[in-house]
Amino acid sequence: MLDEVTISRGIIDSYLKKLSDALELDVAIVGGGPSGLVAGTYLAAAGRKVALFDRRLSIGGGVWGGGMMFNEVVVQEEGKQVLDDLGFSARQYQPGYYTLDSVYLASGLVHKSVAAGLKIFNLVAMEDVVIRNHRVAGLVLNWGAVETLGWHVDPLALHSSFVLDATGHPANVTSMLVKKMGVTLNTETGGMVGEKSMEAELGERDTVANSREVYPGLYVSGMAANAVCGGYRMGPVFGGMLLSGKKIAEELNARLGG
Ligand code: 48F
Repeated sequence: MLDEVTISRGIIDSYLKKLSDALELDVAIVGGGPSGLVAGTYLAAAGRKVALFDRRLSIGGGVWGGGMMFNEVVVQEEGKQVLDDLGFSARQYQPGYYTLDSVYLASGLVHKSVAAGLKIFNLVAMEDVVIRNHRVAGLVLNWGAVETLGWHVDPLALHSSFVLDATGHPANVTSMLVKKMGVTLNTETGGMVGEKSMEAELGERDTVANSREVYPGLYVSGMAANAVCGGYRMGPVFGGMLLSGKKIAEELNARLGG
């Protein structure tokens, strides 16, 4: 006969083990959109200790909604390599343009990342970063619901060799760091340069070029990279997001060494 207490203990014990194991990481990713998920997939596949935190219930960020809630996304030729590499099928719409069902892409990115070994914590928000020796050295976390409700509940913290800000347009990790620490970033102005209006071709190129370390220990990817470093908005074309995540994973893997 099924025992309710055993069911509850199963959830509590396995969650606490997962959380406790994530308190010391190679890479802590904030944001479960396409760039964060792809970075996490490649890092986990390379055997790195990596976890991803997203304040929302569902992981996938802006993928689910396609373009203006038309649940299809477009990926251009360059990004198609990442789709192939991760085992996604896509239809050619016109030469150089591929389309995918956004629900298939979002759920597939989540599934493949967890299968690769990425630990995902949904409903958990980044509230702040940990600073050690003038570098970003971890995250300060709280329940997403606590953040939304504005309740006064103290957070918990973890250590990580690197933090990835994959929080999309608001670049929440980097803006928190700038606001609280007044640091100079590795950007053209030394501050948050801000996202420009839409130019899909340049926006896609900027996303990849801007995906890099902007402060010791802190990397940016996806739309956060363009918001921090100053890049064009690209709209609902997703190749740059996939390539950004892959680039970050390759750079961090090299930094973490063998
Ligand atoms: O915005 P998002 O999907 O990130 P991305 O990887 O992808 C952008 C595209 O979806 C799209 C686009 C395509 O061309 O431009 O917009 O840059 O996902 C960001 C995730 O970060 C989470 C948020 O809930 C979302 O799922 N997030 C934001 N702030 C926090 C956070 C926070 N403080 N703590 C935890 N998660």
